[in-house]
Amino acid sequence: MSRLIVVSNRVSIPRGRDSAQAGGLAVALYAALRRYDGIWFGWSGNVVETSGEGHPNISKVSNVTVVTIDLSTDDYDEYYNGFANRTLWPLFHYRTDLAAYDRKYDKGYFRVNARFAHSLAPMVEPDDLIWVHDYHLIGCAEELRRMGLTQKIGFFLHIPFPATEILLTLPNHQALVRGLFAYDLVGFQTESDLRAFHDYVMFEAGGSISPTGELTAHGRTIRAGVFPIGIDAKEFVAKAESAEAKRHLDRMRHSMGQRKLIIGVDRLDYSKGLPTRLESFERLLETYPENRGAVSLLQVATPSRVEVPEYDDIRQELEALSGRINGRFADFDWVPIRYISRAYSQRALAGLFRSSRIGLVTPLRDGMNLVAKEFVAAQDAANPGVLVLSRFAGASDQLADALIVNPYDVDDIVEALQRGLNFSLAERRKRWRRLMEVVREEDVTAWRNDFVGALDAVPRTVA
Ligand code: GDG
Repeated sequence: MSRLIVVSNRVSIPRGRDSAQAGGLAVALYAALRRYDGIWFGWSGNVVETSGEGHPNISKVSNVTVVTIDLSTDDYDEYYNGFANRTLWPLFHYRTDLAAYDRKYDKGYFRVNARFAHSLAPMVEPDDLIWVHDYHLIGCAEELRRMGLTQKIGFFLHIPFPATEILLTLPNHQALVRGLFAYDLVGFQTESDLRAFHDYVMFEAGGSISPTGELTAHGRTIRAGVFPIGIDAKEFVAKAESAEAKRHLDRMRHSMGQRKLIIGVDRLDYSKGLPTRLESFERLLETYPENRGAVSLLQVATPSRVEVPEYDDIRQELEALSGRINGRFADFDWVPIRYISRAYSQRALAGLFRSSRIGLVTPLRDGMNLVAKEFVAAQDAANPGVLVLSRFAGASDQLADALIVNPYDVDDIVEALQRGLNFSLAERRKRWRRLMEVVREEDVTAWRNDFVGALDAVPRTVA
């Protein structure tokens, strides 16, 4: 059997108590690596004054080899905070207004991608499968090919692939797409991402698509497919039934009394649609005054990418907005919005999800959105909550029994909230059963097996 090598920006091996904190993705990749005697390669998280070529740190966790490299201050600024998080992230989430174009970032990105490739190459054996993750490392395979590697290399994009007109605003869009053509298999979250990629290949790259779906451009033929990522549903159900979850659920219920809770949990990111979400809750209180004193919104917004200035702007905006709305509507015994800017354990989050009548997930763009699936998995079958979900989250393709909303349309969100708050128990149970079936069936193990299976099945590149 081939070995599997996973390459991602960060390596997160779930260990001991930490596994309570680790998400399903880390757990699933680690499980795959254990099965294949694999290697997990990535950045250590350390930033050092200057980083030399090579010198990776190598350790073993059970039968998995963990290999990490450090980044220099310049790498960190140009590759990670720069091109990855100030150029590609906003652009791929349709925020051309926030995308920073800087030749320094560009160079730093391809330099670090090449360093990843050079540090990894000596460890690769002839039959290995290499699986590269996400927008940080698009250029990795091209460098591996330059070094003569012919192994099967797959790439999975966790975030959306933008429409051609958006991608064209990136000065070096050709280099990026040429980088994708160095893979053998490129995986996307949704059909619409795949369509956008096809569109670019056909109309910008002068490529072609065969009747069986192979894409040819930049002198190579590759496969591209849709692999919607899931969660470890069984594990998340267990988390929601844990003692820690129950403690959080009890504390929440005690503090809410007879009131209903709407919950949002997100990394504090401008792609998550948080200002519109808070405004929608404000409009719900305006339009349907019976909810005043009867419903609260708990928004957990975990700080993220704090060194990128746009993240500080959104943090300030949300603090001001929640303060204003609370100032307008709060009473001495009721606060409309509980805005929390800290991280909780996954078990605690599962308990909070379970205590909520509505899970409100309204990103403006999102590759998939795992929170939507976690909310569903955490519910009590006897008394489940309702999911209100943005049509622009990849998850909406699978979770059709949620109340699907346009996250730009405050009134649409308000109507969905009002409907969801007033659903009968029978309606809630009917919708939840169907949602849970999808979350359980299309879980993270299915995703991983589908991708690795498809990569294994592609014909080997000829040198
Ligand atoms: C990217 C794509 C795609 C959140 N707060 C806490 C916490 N979380 C966990 C959630 C969930 C994860 O973080 C967030 O995942 P999402 O999928 O919602 O969003 P991104 O971070 O933007 O992820 C996304 C994903 O990659 C996978 O492909 O779905 O579209 O943008 O698991 O529970 N976890 C803990 N404490 C918190 O306070 N422990």
